[in-house]
Amino acid sequence: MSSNAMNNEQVELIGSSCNRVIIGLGMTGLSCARYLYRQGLPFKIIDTRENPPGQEECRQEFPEIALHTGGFSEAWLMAADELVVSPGIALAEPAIARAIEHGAQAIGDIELFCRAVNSTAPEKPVIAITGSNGKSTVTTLVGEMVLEAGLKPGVGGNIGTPALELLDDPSIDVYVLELSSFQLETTHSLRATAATVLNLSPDHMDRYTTLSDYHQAKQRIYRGCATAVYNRDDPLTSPLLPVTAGGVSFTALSPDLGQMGLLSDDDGVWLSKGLNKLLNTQDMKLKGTHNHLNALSAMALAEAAGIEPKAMYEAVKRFPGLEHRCQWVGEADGVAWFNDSKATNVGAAVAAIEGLGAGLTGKVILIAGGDGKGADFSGLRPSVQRYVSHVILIGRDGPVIGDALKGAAKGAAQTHSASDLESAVRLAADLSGSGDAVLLAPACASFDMFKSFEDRGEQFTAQVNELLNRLKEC
Ligand code: UMA
Ligand code: ADP
Repeated sequence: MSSNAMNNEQVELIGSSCNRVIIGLGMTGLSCARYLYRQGLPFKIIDTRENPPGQEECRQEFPEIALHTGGFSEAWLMAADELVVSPGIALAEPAIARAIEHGAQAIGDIELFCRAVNSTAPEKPVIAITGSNGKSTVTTLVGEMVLEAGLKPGVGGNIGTPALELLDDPSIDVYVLELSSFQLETTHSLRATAATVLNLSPDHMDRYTTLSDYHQAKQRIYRGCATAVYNRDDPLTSPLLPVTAGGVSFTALSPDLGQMGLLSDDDGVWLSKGLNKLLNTQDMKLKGTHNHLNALSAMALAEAAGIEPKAMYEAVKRFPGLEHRCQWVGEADGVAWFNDSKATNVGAAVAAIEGLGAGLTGKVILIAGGDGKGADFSGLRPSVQRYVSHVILIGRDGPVIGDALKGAAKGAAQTHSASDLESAVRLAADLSGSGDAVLLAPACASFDMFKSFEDRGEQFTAQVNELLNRLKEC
């Protein structure tokens, strides 16, 4: 029997006598170690890095726990019953794949979280959110809705706070989890009150052999959920697995009865349920059709968890959006500057170009490039062709994007390369004119040039502010 075919009863049986290895000592690994230690359950830790981030805390908090760094310990892995694998490590890693083949079950921190909630607090709703883009926006917005309803949200997962840390606070009423495909791969016991795959476009193609593998990982979020919230405009988000209670769809078009969608009239575009117009999008701070969809999905998720409508509307109206997501930085000489550093894949960059481009009298000057994660960038072509006058390429995979845009950009967008972000900002200032917008939407991860997408966005914002101040002084 393959280890992942084990059922919950078998998992319980091996509880305290289990030979368990945590793989990874980043945020996730450390949270798992703390959780298991508190439960009095045995474990060892492996991290392939020489000096993993959680090493110091590990030595201080559990000095007696065996830690192996700088590579895998084949002996520990082959003796393991259970591997608690961090999301940054692929199950296909040969040493891990061999251990799984040998009988170890691969789980992750979300699995430990689900087992704990299922057994100790099954009455607390768990709202689970995945998708290629919009996860953090929707997760935060649902958290705000819960708060507005006078309840305490526990917001965590891929968004930054490891899910297991949420268990430290017994006053949490509703768990709101952002889950990555990597986390879902190692989760078996999630039984969400409401779950969603917001959208699906290629990402992480350095970890998945095919889009279908990525799709299957995302689909795991629907296993055993009570309400599945899916995107009617994106068939890959429809649940393939049986759903206990039901499904709610959202769409950028008119909704079916009882479903969520957008209705237009003389007063503008409305977030709607069936024929009921719930909220005019002009009353929202979040802009762009993709954000209207985010709001619709958040409302469907919150409703499934019993949040009252008034609290949902208030939260949607107030929510300003998150930093580094199509964030307005400033304007000078009729040129607006936007930081969408979080556009780390093609789908997000396309949403930003289209969302911004459609409302401009001029064109978009796009700054893109970085660590491409093996993506096919040809998906950028139609929106670049339509809305972009110049593409300024930075980073390791800038040339790969340039190649993908060749031809499509003919007569429409010109491509340029810049040695760093600062030169790209200077060049964008030279190339832009009144009515244009300069948009940092890299379609790539940041790690080739920056510490993180936040670091990239902060550097961009600082450089743009400096430029705008200089222009004001002139
Ligand atoms: N690593 C090794 N050897 C190891 C373990 C990890 O080289 O033995 C490397 C990984 O390849 C990766 C890095 O260390 O490059 C971090 O991996 P990790 O699994 O230790 O990461 P954590 O610090 O635990 O952070 C993870 C999520 N990171 C990833 O999935 C890569 C965080 O999401 C998440 O916030 C955190 O758990 C808490 O749940 C970040 C992320 O980039 C934001 N997620 C990806 C995304 O959103 O695109 C999926
Ligand atoms: P995630 O957590 O999935 O990365 P974020 O909310 O952080 O999602 O947004 C990431 C990027 O995707 C940003 O560039 C944002 O502008 C864009 N984005 C947000 N929502 C959507 C959506 N529904 N469809 C496409 N792109 C989106």
